Amino acid sequence: MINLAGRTAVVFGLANKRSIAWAIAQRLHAAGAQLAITYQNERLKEECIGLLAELPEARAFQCDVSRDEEIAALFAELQSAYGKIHTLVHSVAYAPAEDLKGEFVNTSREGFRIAHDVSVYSLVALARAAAPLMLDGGSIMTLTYYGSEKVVPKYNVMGVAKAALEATVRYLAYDLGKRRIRVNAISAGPVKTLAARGISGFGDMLRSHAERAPLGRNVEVSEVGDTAVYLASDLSTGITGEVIYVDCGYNIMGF
Ligand code: 0WE
Repeated sequence: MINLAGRTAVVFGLANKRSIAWAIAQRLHAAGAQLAITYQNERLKEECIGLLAELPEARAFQCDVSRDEEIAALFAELQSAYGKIHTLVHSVAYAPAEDLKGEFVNTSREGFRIAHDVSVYSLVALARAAAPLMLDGGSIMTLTYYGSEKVVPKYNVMGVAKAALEATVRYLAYDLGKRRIRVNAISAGPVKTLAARGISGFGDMLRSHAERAPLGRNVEVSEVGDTAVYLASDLSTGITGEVIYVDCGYNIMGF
């Protein structure tokens, strides 16, 4: 069992109990890490505080990652609360709903901008703000999806944003390597979260994914959480700039 006692982790992207961010927070907590969880706004605050009751000692902070002033305020608070941090989890993505249906060719300029700002630039902004607090080195991780490299119908602008996110991971890994900060992405197979709800045909997609994956099933969020614990730990100190697949092997198949 990996021991993260004495480490502080900050988790972004918690919306509800089905969030991948929540599974990661639970696993990091179980491994002994001290947790700071962020929520986007007042509307999500209650949900976050409610869940936190399950994680003794964890604290909640507000931060809308599309606002520079909220990022600055959050990291000032983290500095005074913890002094330093070790792990940052970015589990944030958003594209306007109308851009996740129909044809990619119809993506609006605004939809493209929003998807990239919220889902990609936020990682750059958070990494820059976190680096000065990662005094012992650190581990930054984000969540990506296979639609970044192969076409998944209707994933559309999110696929393009995830491709940019994976390239962002490599450039950040290069810059921050000299400060012993590692940056990686976890490519999770499809999971039924709030972000996936309302996507028509998602059920069929889950079925066909399970059928084709070498392990013959879909991934559990707890398995994504366990990979996050590994990336946060000293078992992965040689890994940076990488995309790690937690998809029951789906991505290796050609037919
Ligand atoms: O990255 C994602 C989903 C991210 C997402 C989801 C939504 C739904 C609600 C981003 N923005 C929004 N905006 C909303 O208004 N996934 C990997 C899950 C996902 O989403 C899909 C998928 C898969 C898989 C959308 C179409 C096709 C496949």
